[in-house]
Amino acid sequence: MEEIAFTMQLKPGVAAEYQRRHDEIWPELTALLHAAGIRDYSIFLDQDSGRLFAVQKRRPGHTTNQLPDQEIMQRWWAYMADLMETNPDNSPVVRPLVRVFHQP
Ligand code: RM4
Repeated sequence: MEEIAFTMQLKPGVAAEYQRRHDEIWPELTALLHAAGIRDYSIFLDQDSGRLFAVQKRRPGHTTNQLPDQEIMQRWWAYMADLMETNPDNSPVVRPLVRVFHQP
């Protein structure tokens, strides 16, 4: 499986609310992400900068490129937009990361 990582950015002072919302993530969203082929998806927070570090694995033939067109994804992004740096469509600004080391 392909493993990818990327960053996102929280607005100041909202880390607790971001955590709360993810602790209560919508089952329909987790189902959508799983159906798109995402596995082992974690998001970590740099508490000093508010930078979010996401890492996930993607199954061969994944359909993650179709997620922005899914109503549940759009609804989740609108719900989270008050906490994050976003694009005009409410999707989070994502900065892809390059793997520089891996030890299996
Ligand atoms: C994040 C962000 C991502 C989403 C995860 C579940 O805050 O919205 O796009 O994949 O939540």
